Amino acid sequence: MKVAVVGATGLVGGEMLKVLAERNFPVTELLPVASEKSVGLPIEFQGKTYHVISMDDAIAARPDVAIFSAGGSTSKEQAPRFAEVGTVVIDNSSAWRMDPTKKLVVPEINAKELTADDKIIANPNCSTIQMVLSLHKLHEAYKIKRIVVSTYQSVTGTGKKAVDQMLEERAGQTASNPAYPHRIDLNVLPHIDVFEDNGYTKEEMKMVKETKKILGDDSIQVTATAVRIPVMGGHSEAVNVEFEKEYELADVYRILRETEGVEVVDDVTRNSYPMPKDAHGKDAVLVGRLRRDESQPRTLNMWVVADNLRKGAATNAVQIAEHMIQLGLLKA
Ligand code: 2RA
Repeated sequence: MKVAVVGATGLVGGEMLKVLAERNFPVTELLPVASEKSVGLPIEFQGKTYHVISMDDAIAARPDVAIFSAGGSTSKEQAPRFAEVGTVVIDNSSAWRMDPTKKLVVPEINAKELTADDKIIANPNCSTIQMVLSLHKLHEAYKIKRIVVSTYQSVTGTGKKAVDQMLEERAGQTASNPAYPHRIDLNVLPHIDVFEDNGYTKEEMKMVKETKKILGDDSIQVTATAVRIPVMGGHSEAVNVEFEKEYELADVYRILRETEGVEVVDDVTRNSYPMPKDAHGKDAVLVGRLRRDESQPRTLNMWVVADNLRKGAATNAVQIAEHMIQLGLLKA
């Protein structure tokens, strides 16, 4: 299969290449695409050296699938051009997520909805993916009424510039090209993406809107506070979820242990709970600190951690492509 990776030189793009190789995705030809200034740069993949090509050259090569992680405006402009030449596009930006004509897919939840008409498929936001993956089976069992979520997000979610900022600050230097309006090392920013008119950030509103779309239930109420912390390796989330129906904690454990893609890490007698350092490099969404919210009925507290570059981005995108193959919707 001819596979284009658009945004191949970025953090998510690099992880895409790693995940494609690890999962033995049937790549016969790789087309790494990046901005004009990167054209010609070497990219190693499965023991071969490829060179970054331009968007136009990639479209002319008519790839079977293009996995995009190049930002919203690039996706808006370029994804339809790939789709026009018959390429299936899996897009990791926010460009198409809330478009009612596009599917927003977490494969374990809704890959079954994909059809041959889906030429541009949206990959959800990282912080949404890990939350909904940990909740969808509980929603089936108890019906979610309301979610209150606070995130603790890794700097890798912003990209290389933010990682460099944090490492320079950690080394006692002033960041040469800061990604954030404030220092991030030894600090916490209640600010991810831009502020909207309602006072929430775009990241917070993504969690509200995407959750309803992926779970196919507009009645679910979500309120979010998204926070950047000086960490690499994964995003963490404190999730407070109120159900319509009463639950038994033992059943919640059982359901989560049976949820594909979720790993329960929860033994406080051994100080065992999910942490970004343990999620790093893994595809599983780690869930722990399960406990009843004693302040109101039918409400659960949980702590959810995942590698935002993997299940939150690259792995989820590659899994979508794998499902397209299994469903016969993607053929070489
Ligand atoms: C972040 N959610 O962590 C973003 C990345 N898509 O900033």
